[in-house]
Order: sequence, then structure tokens, then C-alpha cells
Amino acid sequence: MSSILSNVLPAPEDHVLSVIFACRDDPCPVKLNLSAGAYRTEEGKPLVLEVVRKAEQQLANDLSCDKGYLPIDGLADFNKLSAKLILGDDSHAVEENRVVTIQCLSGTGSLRVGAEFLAKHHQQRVVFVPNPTWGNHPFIFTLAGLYVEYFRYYDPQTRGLDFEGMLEDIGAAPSGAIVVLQSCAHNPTGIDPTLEQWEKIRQIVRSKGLLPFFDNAYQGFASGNLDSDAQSVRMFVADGGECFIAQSFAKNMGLYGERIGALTIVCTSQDVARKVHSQVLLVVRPMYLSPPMHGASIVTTILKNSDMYKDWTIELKGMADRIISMRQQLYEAIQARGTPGDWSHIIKQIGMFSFTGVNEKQVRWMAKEYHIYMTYDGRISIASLNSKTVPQLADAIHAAVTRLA
Ligand code: PLA
Repeated sequence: MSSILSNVLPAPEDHVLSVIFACRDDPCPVKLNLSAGAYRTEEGKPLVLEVVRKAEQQLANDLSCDKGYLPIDGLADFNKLSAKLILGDDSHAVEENRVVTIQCLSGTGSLRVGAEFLAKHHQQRVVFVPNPTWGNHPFIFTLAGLYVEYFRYYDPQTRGLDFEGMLEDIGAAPSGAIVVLQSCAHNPTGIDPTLEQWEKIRQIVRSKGLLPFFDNAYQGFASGNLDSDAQSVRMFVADGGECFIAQSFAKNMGLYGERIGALTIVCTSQDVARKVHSQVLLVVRPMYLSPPMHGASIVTTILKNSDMYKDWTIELKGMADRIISMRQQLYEAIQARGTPGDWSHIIKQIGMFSFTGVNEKQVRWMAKEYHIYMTYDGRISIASLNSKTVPQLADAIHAAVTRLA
């Protein structure tokens, strides 16, 4: 039979997916997957937060809940509460009704809706993203029809922020260019600017007339405190300027598979916000009509109820603290083995990941010899480690570094 599809070429190798597939196909019973950013408990299990279970029970018992379509922009209470979560209780922008928030499909969907909106309504088509950044950023913006360029971010020599380079590159961006900033717990480097540095970044973004687009995928996961992790965004919003924010509840509420997040667009006036809102609806409707209900209902139930909210912050802090203690354990285990080099970056970095500094050759070797999988840039998900797997990883890193320098 003739085939219409036989001319389809295989997709080029995707670095992240190929690691995931290699791990999936490895029959070794003690294989360790540190490639994807997914929180695991000390027992190595995925975690459903107790407060999420409680909210789900409550929703299941509420016979007034139906399964009708949500509006194009999602659940109204969800949008209001999500905006408050990132912008703060006392946000002037919210009080002045110049904030547009729409429920989207987690962080990725929020970025994509924002990108599509900008491709349609913004004259300047260049987007600057950090080098390196989350691997999906360039795809999301390019597929929306924008042009991706990079600003310097990571300095491999110091294993820290290349702050001078960052300011220089952002300062040289053309007027109106979109600048993607990760609000906290930068993926993959685990390195965030200090508050003083954020202030300098804000000044240059504003003085050059650039448009900040925050990716807020890890609020609460960096410090364990939701407000502290929102400081960078709030600094930009406080100056009255425009700002895009893609928000995700995948990590901080453990709702990965619910695909729940929000796009917030902070405008300069209520009138602008009204027009922007009407146009965002036109971006969403032909894409997926309206967003799914379950995740939004869970988040709304938790954010609305002060007891549940408090329980959530305690569980969130528990996850953040466990990640910090895994960093410490890994650092100590590497030190105890006398592995050559300075490994203090492991405890200095912030959030879910560690950018270990091991190279691609060493990563491939550890997969083959130790059945430990990480992305080829040497990024590991610290949140996927536990006390039992730390020694396994430290042994592998020690062997890889000493044998394959
Ligand atoms: N933004 C950043 C910076 C991310 O790291 C991720 C997820 C997202 C947005 C999107 O998350 P969401 O759509 O689930 O809200 N990055 C993961 C997942 C955790 C992945 O790439 O498959 C990562 O391992 O990098």
C-alpha cells in the first residue's frame, strides 16, 4: 500500500529524551535516574502532598462540582489567587486592575501562550534567553515565530554567574527585545543573581526598554519560602513597568501531571489590560479551546483556605529542606572520597538541580559503568536523590573524575 507518511524523517536526537530512553531501557535493578526534575521522597518514591490529597477528597465530596467547560481563560478564582501568589498580597498592579492572568497548561503552556501572544502583537521579535537555559525555552519561542538569542549567564571558570557578561549582553539587546529571566532556582545551573544584582538587571532592562518575561517554575523550591522566591519578580512589578510571568504548580505543589499553571501579564493601565485580555483569549481558543479543570480546582481549594495554605507551605518547606540536605550529603560524600577538585558549588547552588561540572564523556561513562543517568551537560536532579543513593552517585563521580580527567 502506498504511504503518505513514509517520507517522514526521524526526529534528530534530543539530548534530554535520549537519556530518559537509555535509562528506561537499562535492565539494571539499581539504575538511578537523575535526569529529570522530579521530586522523590527519602524512600525514592514520587510524592503526592497530603494537602493535595485533602483538597481532592473535598472536591470529590462536593456534589455541586460539575465537569462542564471552563471559560477560555480558566477558573476565575484560580487566576486571582495565582496572581496574588507571585505578585504578593499588597500588589499595586493587582489593586489597579492592570494584571491579566489566565490559567494555562503548566509552565510550558504559559510560556507558549505568552510567546504566541508576543509573536502576534509585539513589533520586536527577538527573545534573549540565558546561556545555558532550560532546553525547551528556545523551542517554545522559535516555534511561536520569534528569534532566539543568548545572553551570557554561567561562567564555567568560577562555576558562578557571569554577571558582567550578562549585563553587557542584555544592555546591547535591541529596544523592545524580550528577555527571559528565571525568577529563582535557575535551571540548569542552580545559580541565581543576588537581590542587588537583580536590581541592576532591572535597571538595565527598564532603561533599555526591554520586556522581561519571567519563568517562575520553582517558586518556594529555592528557599522554601514562597515570598522570598518571588522577590525578583516583585522588584520588576513594583516599578510600574510591563512584565510577563509564566507560573507553574508542577514542582511546588507536586502537580506535574495535572499540567496546571498560569500566564500573568502585568500592564501599565487597566485599559491596556482589558485589550490584552481580549487578545489572549484569541490565542488560546484555536489552540485548545479552554484549559483542564482538575488541577485548577486543587490549587484553588488550597490557596483559598488559610489552613490548607499553611499546610502547603509546611510541606513545601519540607521538600526544599530535603533537597538542601541532599546537597550537603552529596558534598560530604565527595569530600570523603578525596575526589580531586573543588565541589563546594554543590552546596552553593540553589533549587532542584546541581550543575556538577562533570563532562559529557564522564556522564556517558557513569551511565555505562554505574547505571546512573544525568543530562549530558552534567546536570543532576538533587531532588531525586536520597541517603541510600548519595554514596552510589559519589562513587560514580569519584571514579569518573579520577579515571577520565
Ligand atoms: N521552566 C523551567 C525552567 C523548567 O525547568 C521546566 C521543567 C518548566 C518551565 C516546565 O515545567 P511544567 O510545564 O511542568 O510546569 N523542567 C523539567 C522537565 C523539570 C523537563 O524538561 O522535562 C526539567 O527536567 O528540566
